[in-house]
Amino acid sequence: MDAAAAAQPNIALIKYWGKRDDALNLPAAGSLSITLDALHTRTAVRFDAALADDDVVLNGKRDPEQTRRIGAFLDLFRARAGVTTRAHVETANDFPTGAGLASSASGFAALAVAADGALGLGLTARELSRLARRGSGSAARSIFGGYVEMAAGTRADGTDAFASPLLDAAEWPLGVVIAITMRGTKAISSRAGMRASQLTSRYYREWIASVPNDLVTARAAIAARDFQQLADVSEANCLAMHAMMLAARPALIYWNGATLDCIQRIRALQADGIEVFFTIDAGPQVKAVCLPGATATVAGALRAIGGVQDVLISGLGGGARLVERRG
Ligand code: 2P0
Repeated sequence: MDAAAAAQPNIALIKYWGKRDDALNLPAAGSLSITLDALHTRTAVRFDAALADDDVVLNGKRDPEQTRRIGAFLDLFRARAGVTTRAHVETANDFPTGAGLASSASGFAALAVAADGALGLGLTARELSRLARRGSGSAARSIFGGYVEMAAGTRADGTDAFASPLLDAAEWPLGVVIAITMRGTKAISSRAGMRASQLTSRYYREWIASVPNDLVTARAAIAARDFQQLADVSEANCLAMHAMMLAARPALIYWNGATLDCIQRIRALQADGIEVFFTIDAGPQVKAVCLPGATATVAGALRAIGGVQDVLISGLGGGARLVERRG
C-alpha cells in the first residue's frame, strides 16, 4: 500500500489548447510532445486505513485546492481497486511549479504510476495514460518517454483519448534549453485560459481545425529525423496557438518582453545556421529545441539576454516509472 514514482515534464511541439469535454477532460484536438530528462517530479503514495481524509504535501506545503484536486484524482484509482481508503501523498518538483514548465504533466503522471503501484492494480501504460489525462491533459503524454502523440479520440466516454509513444529519446536525441523569464506561478491557469479561448476567441475553431494537419507534418518530420521540418511546423503551431489566445476577450497575453527577445535571438541563431527552434506554452518561458551539439551555444545566447533570469538545459528522457514499492 506504499509506492513512489518519478516522472518528467514534457514540452508540446504541437499544442493541446481546448477541450471537447470538461468532465472527462477530453482534448478537442491531438497533440505531440517530447519528454524531458533533466526536470523531475517524485511522488510517494501511502494508503492508510487510519486516515480520515487524504493528506497531500506538495513541495513541503499543504494546500486545500491541491488536496481536493489530487483527492478527486485518487478516487478514480480507489474506484478501480474497490476501496475507500484515504492516502498520504508527498510530491515534490526539482523545478519551478506552475510557471509554464508543465509541472501538472509530470505531477499527475507520477501520481498515476504511484497510485497504481500502491494499490497493486497492474494497469497498462495506456490505461495509466487515460487516467493521467483526467488529472491534466498533458499528463497523459508524460507516461511515455521520447516523442509522444496524444490522440483526441472521438468517443464520448474518452476510452480512445490516450497517448502513445512514437520514438524513443535515444532514437533521435535533441537538446532543450529553457529560458526562465519570470519566476512564480502564472496569472491564468491552463484550464481557465482554454475555456476563455473557446468562448471568446474568434480564431478558436480555426485553431482546432488546423491541428490535425500539423500533427501529420510533425509525425513525418520525426519519422524522417528532419529537424528543419519539425522546426517549421512546431514554431508555426506555437505561434498559431498564441495568435488565437491574443484574439480572446480579454486577450490572453502570456508573453513578456524577454519572451520576444528570446524569439528574436533564436531567429538570429537560425540565420547563422544553428539548428534550433522555439516553442512557448501558457507562460512567458521560452523553450529552445536544438541538436545536442548546439545546446551550449543556444544556452549562452539566451543567458546573455537581459530579463532571462535562469537557463535550464535538458535532453530527452523516459516515461513515468515506479521507483519504490512496499507492502
Ligand atoms: C500543452 N499546455 O500541450 C499545452 C500547450 C500549454 C500550452 O498547459 O486543463 O495543464 O489540466 O488538461 O494539461 C496543457 O494544459 O491542461 C498546457 P488541463 P494542461 O502542453
